[in-house]
Amino acid sequence: MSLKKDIHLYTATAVNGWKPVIFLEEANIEYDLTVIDFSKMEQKSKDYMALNPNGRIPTIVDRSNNDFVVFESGAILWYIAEKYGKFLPAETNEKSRTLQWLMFQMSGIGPMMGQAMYFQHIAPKNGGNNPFAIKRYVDESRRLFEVLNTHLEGRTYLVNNEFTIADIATYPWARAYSKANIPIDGLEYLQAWFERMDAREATQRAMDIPTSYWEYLRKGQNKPQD
Ligand SMILES: N[C@@H](CCC(=O)N[C@@H](CS)C(=O)NCC(=O)O)C(=O)O
Repeated sequence: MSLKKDIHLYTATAVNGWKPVIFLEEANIEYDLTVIDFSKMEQKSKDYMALNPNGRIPTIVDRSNNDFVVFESGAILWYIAEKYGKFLPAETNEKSRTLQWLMFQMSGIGPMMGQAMYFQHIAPKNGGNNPFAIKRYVDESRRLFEVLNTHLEGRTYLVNNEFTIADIATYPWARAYSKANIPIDGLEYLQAWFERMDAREATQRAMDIPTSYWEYLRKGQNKPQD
């Protein structure tokens, strides 16, 4: 296979992995894709860890910038947003608002929902049943969802009415509420935002790369809700 696009994306079927794919599909940018196989622990291989010292996905290499490497999904979104001049407002305050909600996802929604999923789906398979941890992470995720819901009242997207990297980062996580068993009852503005994101053609194209997000949500789910 000849790899020649500017952006070479390394990703996998995992929540953070969909973020750069959504950006690239929404921005209509061609990219080379390498799928990292978790079952073979490729994310911990020496070659991959030379790119991503954290041994996780996603990572990008920008061939048009001397093979500059970016890891951490939030930093990747920020980098490609600036590179292509898309989905990150130029005006200082709007840009700051976008980065605030990006950080809110990276430091709150992602880690809390990640642990909620871990303690419900992975820990029990390894002998760890911890209702206290489950409650803590589910409750905290719900609290963060309430923050999103309140903020989304009267707004189409997280930063006013503009689709930005904050929406891109938040969607694959929050939309996985059923996999983490986070209740969304009463969160009408969040639900309406889900519907708007679900209706974006390019975003939905991205949700099938490298494999189906919707299939991923169904796997390992304790209480299917949708
Ligand atoms: N903060 C990192 C987290 C990356 C991350 O945790 N990726 C997961 C998939 S969602 C992963 O690669 N897991 C494989 C592993 O832990 O070995 C980011 O946002 O890029």
